[in-house]
Amino acid sequence: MPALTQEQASGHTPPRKRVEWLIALILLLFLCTWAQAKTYRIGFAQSDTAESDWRKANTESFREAARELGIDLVFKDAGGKTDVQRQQVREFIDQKVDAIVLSANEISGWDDVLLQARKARIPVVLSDRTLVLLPENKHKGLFVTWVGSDFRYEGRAAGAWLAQETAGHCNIVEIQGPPGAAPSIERGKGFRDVTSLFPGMKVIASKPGMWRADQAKEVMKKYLTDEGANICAVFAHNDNMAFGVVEAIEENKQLGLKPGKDILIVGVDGVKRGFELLIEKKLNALVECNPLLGKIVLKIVTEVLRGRSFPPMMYMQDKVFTAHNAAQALPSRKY
Ligand code: GYE
Repeated sequence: MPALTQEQASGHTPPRKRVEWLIALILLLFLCTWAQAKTYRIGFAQSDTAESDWRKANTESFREAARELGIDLVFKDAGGKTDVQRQQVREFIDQKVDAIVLSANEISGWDDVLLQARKARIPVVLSDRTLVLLPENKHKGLFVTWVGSDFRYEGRAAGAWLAQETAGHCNIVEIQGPPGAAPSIERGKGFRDVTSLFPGMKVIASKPGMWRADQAKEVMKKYLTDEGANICAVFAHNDNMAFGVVEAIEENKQLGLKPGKDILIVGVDGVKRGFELLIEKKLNALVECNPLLGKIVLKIVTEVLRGRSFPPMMYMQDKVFTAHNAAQALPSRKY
């Protein structure tokens, strides 16, 4: 053990030493407050705010959280065009933002852009939409983490509710989201994970409705013409499309079928209008998918920029709502 210096033995600290320590302390305090006070500039690449009530609530949750957290949010909306979105992410890289949040319009084709972001040392956090990388890029840390809902679980929950409600006997028509979008792919798989267990449950038709009520309404009008009363249920990949289905059934006076009664309807999202239609018994079940990701994602991004690491996938908790629990839950719904 080295011998103590005279100062140490005496416990006396010479003034010069004290000044050095004071300067070091002040510097440390300054760095901490500077780090705390630093306004991060974060690029948010949104897929298409106009596509659904869910997406509108999602975009708003980011704007609100950025205001609250003092973040300079650079918001770009791809309007549902994936090549535009990739270009927007490249622009964020050129602008040297501190970090990028990506809600990918489509699941694949992101390797080059994310490799570019990594080369520029700009961390990327995925919000809501998962994506698939090429095998050689899977373990290169091209994104720090993903935060969102388990889309496959949502499909399974919809299938399970319908299997129970129909005792496993039902001719189903499906209205998907856009074919390349993660929720469409995974909800469709999850739904079939369950229906494939019941020989009496058949998906007799399946077409995309692009997340929109008007497009889903046209698809449903055609289904009603082709299949009419042979349809037992509709699985709509989001609420807005379920709203279009209700309109199409109500407007087909010739068949005179009642939505939610003669034809069961299951949706995903759990937006306010969906709850109102559950209470009116025009919709039968909604699998929640929470869009309010802004605050949790932006907080994670700021912590990443301060050097913290996170698990690769972080799931939001979602529930199933029916006419039984919708009225009670509606007053507290934020979207
Ligand atoms: O279900 C749909 C939206 O990615 C979970 O995208 C989201 C989906 C949501 O437009 O309404």
